[in-house]
Amino acid sequence: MISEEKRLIRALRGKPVDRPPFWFMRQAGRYLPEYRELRAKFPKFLDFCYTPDAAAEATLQPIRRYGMDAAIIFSDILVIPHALGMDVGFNPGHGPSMTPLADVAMLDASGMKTFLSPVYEALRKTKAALPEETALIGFCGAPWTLACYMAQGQSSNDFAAVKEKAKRDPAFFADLFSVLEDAVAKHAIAQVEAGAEVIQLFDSWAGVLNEAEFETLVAAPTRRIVAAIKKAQPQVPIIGFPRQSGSKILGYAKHTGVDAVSFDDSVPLAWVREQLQPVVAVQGNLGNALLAGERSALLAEAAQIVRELGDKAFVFNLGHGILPTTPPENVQALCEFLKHGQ
Ligand code: 1CP
Repeated sequence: MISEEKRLIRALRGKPVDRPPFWFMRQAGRYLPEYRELRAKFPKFLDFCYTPDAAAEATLQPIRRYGMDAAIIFSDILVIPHALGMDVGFNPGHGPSMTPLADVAMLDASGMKTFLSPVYEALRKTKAALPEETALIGFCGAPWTLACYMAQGQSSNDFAAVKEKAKRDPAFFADLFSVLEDAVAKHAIAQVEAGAEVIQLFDSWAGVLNEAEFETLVAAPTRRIVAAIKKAQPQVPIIGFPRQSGSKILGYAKHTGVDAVSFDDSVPLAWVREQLQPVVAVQGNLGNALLAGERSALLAEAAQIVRELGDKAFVFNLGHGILPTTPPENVQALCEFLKHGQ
């Protein structure tokens, strides 16, 4: 059941709210001492994600401290390649690593839902423990961003080699995207069945693509995934986040079927208000470095964002995830401002 009364759901549907809802990407994480304590119990990051009690606890930690309007399930976008049979690991300080995918036929989707059942169990546990007014968000990586890590085997500044491979071997990418679109839709639907009330699709590397590539590798796959999710779960609001995509986010908002877009500093606030917000609900975009910095500057910027966008369909968030160096007191000050200060 999706509660129509929760602030986040109302804002995503463009309904009036008493104040803009807020949550923060990576609101669970290393900036919190209680997260670091829990994290220390698991040498392998993915074991942490697949332990339902621990994942639920990490999801709830920021809610207990700060009372955001939404919790996002503690998991990772790379659980999909892992569930498809890739050897995903995380090296502290270096991010994800896996053997680059040589042959799409090596992927096996048959056991995916069983493999990911701890994620669904974590959602059920979190839902049972959340305050009544707090919405629960499930998420997936979008195919392009997943394909970047799968083809490269690790992170990169620009994924130039993957873009090159997409040009050189379109058949590989067509096969890979077909598997990923299906897997992403299935994982999103299963998260809704387990209690997620909103789905966010992270396309973190959308910004490295030109207009034509963006259409083929970001917008079109997202459109098909949104249609598949909505076919199974017509009521679930979907937030798309094609990170650093500048004005290309407008076509994405118009043509993919998402209910909302998350945006960052690659677009000006006035443009978001004039062009984007009339089309979909918008979510963003305080800089994560500002949140880690001086208090009065971050509160001034937060006030400016709310002034520009707060009277229409809007969810306050960051432009990208909370940095590990962020003082928890800054997050506290921001939450107090967003709840009481406007
Ligand atoms: O040791 C640790 O604590 C690992 C750090 C960490 C965390 C806390 C990773 C490794 N993933 C996560 C959790 C996570 N990842 C969440 C949890 C919920 C929350 O936001 O509180 C979410 C939503 C993600 C999504 C995610 N993972 C994205 C999309 C968002 C983004 O940051 O652009 C991406 C690209 C990943 C891959 C990934 N996982 C972890 C790292 C360090 C990375 C990024 C690697 C890179 O920079 O390329």
